[in-house]
Amino acid sequence: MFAHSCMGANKKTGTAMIYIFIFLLLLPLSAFSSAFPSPATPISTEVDQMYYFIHVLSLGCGLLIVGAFILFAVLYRRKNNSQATATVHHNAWLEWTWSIIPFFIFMFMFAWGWLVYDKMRTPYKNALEIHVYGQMWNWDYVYKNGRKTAEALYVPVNTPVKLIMTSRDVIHSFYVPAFRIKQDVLPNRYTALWFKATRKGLFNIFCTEYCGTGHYSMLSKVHVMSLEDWEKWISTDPYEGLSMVEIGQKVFRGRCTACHQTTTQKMIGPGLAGIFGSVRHFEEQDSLTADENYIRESILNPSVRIVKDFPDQMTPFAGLLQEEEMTGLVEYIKSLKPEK
Ligand code: HEC
Ligand SMILES: [Cu+2]
Repeated sequence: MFAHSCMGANKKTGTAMIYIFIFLLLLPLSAFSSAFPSPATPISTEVDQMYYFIHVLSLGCGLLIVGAFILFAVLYRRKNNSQATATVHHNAWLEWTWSIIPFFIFMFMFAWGWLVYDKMRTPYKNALEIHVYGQMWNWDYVYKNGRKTAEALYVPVNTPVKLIMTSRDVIHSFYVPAFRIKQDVLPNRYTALWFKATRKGLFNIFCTEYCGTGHYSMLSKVHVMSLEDWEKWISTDPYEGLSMVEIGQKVFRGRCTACHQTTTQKMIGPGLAGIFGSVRHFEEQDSLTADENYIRESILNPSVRIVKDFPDQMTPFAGLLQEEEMTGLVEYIKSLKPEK
């Protein structure tokens, strides 16, 4: 009996210490929330305001609860072993109060959250529509006039844009931190997102659904331009005035860098410098000297020959490239020389 009550008191102070410790540990974390990329859409400002409200409120409540906890632990602790343990009954007034106040706080957060969410999810009727395709491990974009891009999503500033998204393989998730918008992208189905960028510039796009080995490199950018620039951009030939190698480089940056380096360094796929004209070895134990046809086949139907010691994981590009992009890639890969 004696020893038991002693242990109880120790346990209490022990728990209190743990709480205080965790609390002190978490407190500075709140300062890092200002490390978010600065808002670039009206909705991101609203999301932030709500986030900070909930954050500060939780911090306040946390302080209040832990503060009371410590205060009571000190004031009402059992001072010696002859002291009888207090018999505490319920207190209806107190219990109603601590139920009703949080209820209203939660309902307020719910209503606010709902309003912001509704605004975030309901696209403008006449938004500019762009189709987005996700695949292991890059994004590509198709505009209404048939123009395609893979190195970035190009949009005009101050214009509502609706993205109609689908995946060519597994589940991906389209996330633009500076816009505070995110949506899963699924095969055999369309999902949508909309935004209105209020600042010109480049903004990061991440895939936030773990989608395989190359998930980390499934990166892209939103390129926000002035409306005049965008209108000029959308109606010009993307490859006008570029040499074959330059066209190839542009396509490569958009669609191949998730898996290939332009050096001899391997990533998910082999480094491509110096492969042209060299002997390639395959899983099937055969080999050949890489020529234009081999490069072309490697890009369009990569599963025909699997490079030795590499997985059969390359996206087949058959149907995804225009002829000038194909020839551009062949010439670009031919131009990649191993660094001396
Ligand atoms: C999802 C990752 C991935 C992407 C994206 C990708 N590749 Fe590959 N690539 C691979 C892998 C893995 C191999 C090796 C296995 C094989 O042969 O299929 C490979 C092999 C190759 C080879 C043969 C290399 C050799 O050593 O003989 C060429 C050429 C090539 N890729 C070009 C490209 C080009 C050009 C693009 C962009 C249009 C591209 N790849 C996009 C993963 C990728
Ligand atoms: Cu992904």
